[in-house]
Amino acid sequence: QLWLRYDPVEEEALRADYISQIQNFNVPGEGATFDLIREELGLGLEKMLLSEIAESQTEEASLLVVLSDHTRVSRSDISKETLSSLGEEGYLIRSNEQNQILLTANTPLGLYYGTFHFLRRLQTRQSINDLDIVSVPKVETRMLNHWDNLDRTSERGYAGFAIWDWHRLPDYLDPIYAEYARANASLGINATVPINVNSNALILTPMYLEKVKALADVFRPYGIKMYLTARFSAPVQIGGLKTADPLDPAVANWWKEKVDEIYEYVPDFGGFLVKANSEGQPGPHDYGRNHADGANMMAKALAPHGGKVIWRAFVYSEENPEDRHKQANDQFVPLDGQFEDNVLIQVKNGAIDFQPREPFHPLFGAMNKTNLAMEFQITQEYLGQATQLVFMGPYYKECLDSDTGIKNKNSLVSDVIDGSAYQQKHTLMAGVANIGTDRNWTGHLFGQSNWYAFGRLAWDPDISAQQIADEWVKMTFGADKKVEETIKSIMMESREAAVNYMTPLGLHHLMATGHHYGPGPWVSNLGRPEWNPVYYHRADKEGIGFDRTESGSNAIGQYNKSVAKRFSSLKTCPEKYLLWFHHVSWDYQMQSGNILWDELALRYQQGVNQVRDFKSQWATLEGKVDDGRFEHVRMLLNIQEKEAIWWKDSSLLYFQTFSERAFPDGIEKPK
Ligand code: GCW
Repeated sequence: QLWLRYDPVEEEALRADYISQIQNFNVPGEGATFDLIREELGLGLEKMLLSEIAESQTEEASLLVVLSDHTRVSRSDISKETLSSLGEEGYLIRSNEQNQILLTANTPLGLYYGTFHFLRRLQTRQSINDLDIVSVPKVETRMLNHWDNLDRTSERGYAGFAIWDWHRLPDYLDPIYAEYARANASLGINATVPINVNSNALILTPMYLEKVKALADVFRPYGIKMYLTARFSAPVQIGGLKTADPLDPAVANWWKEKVDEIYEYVPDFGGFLVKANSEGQPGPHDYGRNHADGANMMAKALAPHGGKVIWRAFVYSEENPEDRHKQANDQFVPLDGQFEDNVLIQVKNGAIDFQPREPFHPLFGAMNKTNLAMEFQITQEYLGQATQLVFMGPYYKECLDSDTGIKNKNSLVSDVIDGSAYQQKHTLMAGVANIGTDRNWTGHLFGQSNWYAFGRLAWDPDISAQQIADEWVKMTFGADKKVEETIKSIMMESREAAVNYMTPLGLHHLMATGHHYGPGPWVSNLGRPEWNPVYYHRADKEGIGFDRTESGSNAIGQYNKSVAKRFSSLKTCPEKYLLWFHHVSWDYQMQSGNILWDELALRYQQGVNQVRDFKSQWATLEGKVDDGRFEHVRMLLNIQEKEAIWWKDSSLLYFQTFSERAFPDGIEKPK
């Protein structure tokens, strides 16, 4: 049920107040999305208010949900400008003089989104008096990326298998597809890519396109657009061509025909997501061409249909092993201004790879003539996967709220993403999904909060992590104050705890090889330098950390001046990024007064202590949270504690072989 449980409003006075204001509802309108609206309102209101709220046929109903061309709206004092500012997906909810709640939008989808907003107010037990709400998404495409393979395994999924049952599609439509679409729509997510970026060209063949069409048909009423990953070498693999060179006219023509064919199956197809020349995937470099050559060739095939190319900036290869951090900027900045209008460059939040903590990616703020998009990871590849409780709200916000240092009053990463920093033609936020066949969708119950947080931030990157936690907890666990406060306090601290016990003070990529679960900072024997954790921490007798200043790789030079200046100096570099940017001596004096070695050790210990604290906080909820969920989280927190200790002990014992210093007071002796 996710966050759509619609638990009854227990406080009687409040429930009575809601009922007195919503005696009935009227949703005039025909079509699949209107049916969904009526269904959702009927279900949500009845469950929360414990009484059936009648559907009325009159426009006098106490809750009226109508398109903006309805006479009730045109006769109201809502201005034309306000209505047009709602665009295709925004909505307005207002209490009018007749004591009626009016929900309006320019499209059925806008009404559907508004319906979820209205229900959320009840779910979070807020007042519905004097409503005056206008909400318009700040980001155009709000998308999930599933790294799911056609055989239902998932590249980085930890919640069972992929929900897409390709074998039984197109004829068998598992109800989970509609449930998935509804949950996404409740957050405003409007696009999905059901297959892995490490793509299989088969998805573009007729056999699979029929299945894709079946899914797209299920998603359509929920406002979810279908995109596919496109393997760059597909013209060779499934097209019988000798080359996939983007400048070869036969190749361009193959893509054009393929795109035309896809639109026959899915007339509102969104476009392609492409991983090229990264981690062994094929791409334009294989033919001596650049990313713009590759992306534009596909973009031209899609443009006549209104489709887009989402080209990923997560590129790294053996071409430049000096500092993987620099590769994306080196390859993309020179191409700024060369991409077609319907190309978006999808950039991970940081320059390495979804680490527990990364400074924002230097591409944000370095390309102002290109549509730049955000890629966050919802699945916790490097954050304890589906075993550990880590609420990602503060993580996403840390990146979105970072100042890129461009000379502009809208200079935050979120301003780049929502298009207010530069006049981007298209905007996009993507999240790598954590969804699978597990009964609770996400493996760890709290993984649901990360799906939720992503969706809410894609709609509005300016909402606070605190607000998101607040909403999610109320919607998921009910409105008991003690339960709410306890869970929120665990959530809000959880990411910091994980950073402490895994990679404090700017350390990164120290996870065990391949699966990325648990510690492996000592690994040094892998084929390519940048696959080895030792490449990232660079510990030696003198100190630890990656020198990315001018005396080192100078990756810092890729940031705008003011940012580069702040990161460069040991005095001004935030300590949370210290070892990301600097190689620092073991007895360097930290702000706390501790030397670096002691501080590092204490952070690891603090991470363990925080998890213990989560455990004892959770224990106080026994009997207040249903047994199933209580036990699930209790057992997982036990594992998390064990693993926090595992991280601390093994990392400290390993780093001690370099520091050759004793542990400070307060460190539990590693076993
Ligand atoms: O995070 C790394 C993962 C790969 C992934 C790659 C990418 C899809 O370890 O599994 O491949 O990033 O983002 O392309």
